[in-house]
Amino acid sequence: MSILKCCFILLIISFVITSCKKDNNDEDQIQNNPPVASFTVTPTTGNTSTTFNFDASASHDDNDPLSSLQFRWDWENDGNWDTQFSNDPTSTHQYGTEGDHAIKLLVQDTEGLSGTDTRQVTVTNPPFQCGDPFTDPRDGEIYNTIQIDTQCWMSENLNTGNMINGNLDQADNGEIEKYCYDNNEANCDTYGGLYQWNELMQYSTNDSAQGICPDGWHIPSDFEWMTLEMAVGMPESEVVKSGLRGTDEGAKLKAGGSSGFEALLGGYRNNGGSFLSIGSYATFFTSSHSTINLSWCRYLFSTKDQILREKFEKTFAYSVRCIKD
Ligand SMILES: [Ca+2]
Ligand SMILES: [Ca+2]
Ligand SMILES: [Ca+2]
Repeated sequence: MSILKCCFILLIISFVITSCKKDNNDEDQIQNNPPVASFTVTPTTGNTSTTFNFDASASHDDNDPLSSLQFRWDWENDGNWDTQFSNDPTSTHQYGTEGDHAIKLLVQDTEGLSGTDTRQVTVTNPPFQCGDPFTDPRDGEIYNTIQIDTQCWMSENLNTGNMINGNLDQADNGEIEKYCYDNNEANCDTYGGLYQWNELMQYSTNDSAQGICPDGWHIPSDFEWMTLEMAVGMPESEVVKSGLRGTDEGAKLKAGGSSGFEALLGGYRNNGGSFLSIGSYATFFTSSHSTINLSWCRYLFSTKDQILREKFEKTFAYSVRCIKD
């Protein structure tokens, strides 16, 4: 073999090796990697009327620009995609139920490779609107509510705390105690609990104290009762009187009456520990005390359409209606 021929063969071999290497480099450059999915949520907490905004424009890919990537969303991360693929990296969603919801994003590049990202939002109940049922967060009891003119009232008597026997006094012991008429819990379910004044005020003497009402509610004052009575037609000159007042305002406040207040004739417990007058009287303490021993009250009657305003012994136990702050 001539030297020239030998050199030529070496040249061919070296050329082949070089071009092979070049082919390998080309393969490295066109190798595709999945996109990196990334998104933000604004806000991260809200309620069932909140529109949550999702922005996945921080997602990126090795070969494809953002505009070529496809996005889809699973709003509860339950494995079922809730949107079609879209070129738009942003989306919005509202949640119908409260709780923590995980969101999954899928980003796909032009060759079908994909990446995912997840985030979480917290959804709470919407703000309370008067007329909606109110759930007491302390025990899950649910109360109907009614807007009467300027005031928002519960339209059911409060039923909270632990039942104690009628022959015991309720005590300043850090727990809410209630009587149920005839010591029968079923009467509390229907008529609500009966409470002595100091207990229902939780040992405050302030007008409109929260007392045993849930947060955001309080024990109505004598004046707030007067406002209610005027809203259902009692003249201002009458509301300030004591004794039986007005004409048919009591009838409007009783169950089935036109106001929606739905007062039930739950009777009361006297200071001797006896239960009296269920089906005959509805009895309510106000948060306005008159003397160390007496507080202003309201009575409604099965046989009368008027409303009694009088001072009674704080050691009696009456029904409680909460009014919104
Ligand atoms: Ca890619
Ligand atoms: Ca889903
Ligand atoms: Ca107590």
